[in-house]
Amino acid sequence: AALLLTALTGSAGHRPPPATTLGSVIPVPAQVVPSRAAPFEITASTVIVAAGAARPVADRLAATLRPATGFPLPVRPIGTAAIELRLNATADPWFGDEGYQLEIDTTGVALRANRPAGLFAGLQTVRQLLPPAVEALSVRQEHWTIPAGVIRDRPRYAYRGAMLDLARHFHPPADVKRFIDEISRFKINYLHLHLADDQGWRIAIDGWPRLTTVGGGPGTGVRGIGGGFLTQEQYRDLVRYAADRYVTIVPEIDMPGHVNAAQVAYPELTCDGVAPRPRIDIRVGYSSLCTGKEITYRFAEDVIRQLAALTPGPYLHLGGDEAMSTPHADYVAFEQRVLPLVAKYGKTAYGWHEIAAAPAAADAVIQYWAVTRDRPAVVAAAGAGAKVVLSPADRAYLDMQYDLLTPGGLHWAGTIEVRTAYDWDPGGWARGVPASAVLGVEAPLWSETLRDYGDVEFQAFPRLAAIAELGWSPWETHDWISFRDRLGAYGERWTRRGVHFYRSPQVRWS
Ligand code: TNX
Repeated sequence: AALLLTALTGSAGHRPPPATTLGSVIPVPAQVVPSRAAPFEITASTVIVAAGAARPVADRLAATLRPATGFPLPVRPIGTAAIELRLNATADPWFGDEGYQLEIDTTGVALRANRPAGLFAGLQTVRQLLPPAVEALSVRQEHWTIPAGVIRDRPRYAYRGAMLDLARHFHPPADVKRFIDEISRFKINYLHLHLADDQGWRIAIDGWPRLTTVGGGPGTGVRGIGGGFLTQEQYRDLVRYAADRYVTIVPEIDMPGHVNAAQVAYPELTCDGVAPRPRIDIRVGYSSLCTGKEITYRFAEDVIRQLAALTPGPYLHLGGDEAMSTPHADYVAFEQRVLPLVAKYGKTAYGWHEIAAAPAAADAVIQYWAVTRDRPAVVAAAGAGAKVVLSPADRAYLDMQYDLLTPGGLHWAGTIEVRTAYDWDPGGWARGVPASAVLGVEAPLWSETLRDYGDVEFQAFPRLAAIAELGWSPWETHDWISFRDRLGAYGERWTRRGVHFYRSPQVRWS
């Protein structure tokens, strides 16, 4: 009987890995039409052709493929090529700035887009159409085939984000860069950096040096783990690194709550002028800027002006969450003064959904983190013009535990297994907020429990892939079984890159 059972079910250890097909990609493309033609195979004589602004993306494609293939893969401006990247002469508006078309037949690959961002998105698709061994850092013997067919693809939402909290545990620039590498593979195009909170202040601000000398402390870390901060030059370098991967940095300084670290450094930012004690616990809601003092607004404006100057992206996030120690009228008055400062320095204000209480939020982006789907203030703000990014804590929070037994993470918003992270529609989530007001979706990773980069990876992957698909793929393609199977096949790619992902029991991993 045991033999028969093995014959029927196969044995998990010996099942051949699923073949890579045109349908293997995460996030699933908008349109996929496989053809019966034989696949295209990259060989030692394959040439890549790209000119002008397509060139940097072609160079990146070549650099991506060289280590595992061992092929030279020269990039040339003209000539007959097996792989051609081209920016459209006849712009098709359907593709927008980030869409692309990929035509693969036996003789070659043609990748077209209106803008370099679209070519970059197409590059990520090509990478996933190759065998998983393409992720190896040394030469592998493989048939480097790409299945034949046509993919036409573009994002559902303009904003597809991830957030990393550098305040509760600092994560050094090298780790942030690894994270950017990983998220850009899933066509995530915004990285929100939570740069200050009660336990730490992580970005140098000229004129306020004690913010980082005092506020660069251990966060919620014990025995010194978790300290550090970014110099402005390190921040600029991260912005550039991200931009090279078509990821835009969104900086956040949280106010008027979540400011204990700033007040430890500058006691004049409290109402009584007395420095509070440094905090390493994970409680929230106890600190507030003194909304009646002018120095509060000088401080806020200094921070906003400098961050705006350092940040080429359109958004500047001012937090605004959980200000339980700020009286409501003072909170609204504070937001009415500081939200417009962001526009004064050329950026769009962004804040957690509590800012919807202030009329000035009509010009802002509102990040919806509630676990309830009814927020009248958000509905009103959206009606007045605000855009909404969906990050419901019970679906999109990467710091929630997968289940109560997985190490790391919190569970105040519940536990979030992969299917829970995947099976919801950002379009209709916040009741009364019209689909047209939804700018996109973001998966925040708070770092109270994250001691090192391995912990970051474990919380983020695979759930970030689910959120990326919600942000990119059309709702009509939404299908848990399909996603689950594509994710299972993707596991080998993470394994080869050494990514410490959570092997969810909901998924059959390759
Ligand atoms: C709530 S949700 C917070 C953060 C915590 C997080 C932990 C929100 C905007 N604020 O201060 O880090 O919960 O899950």
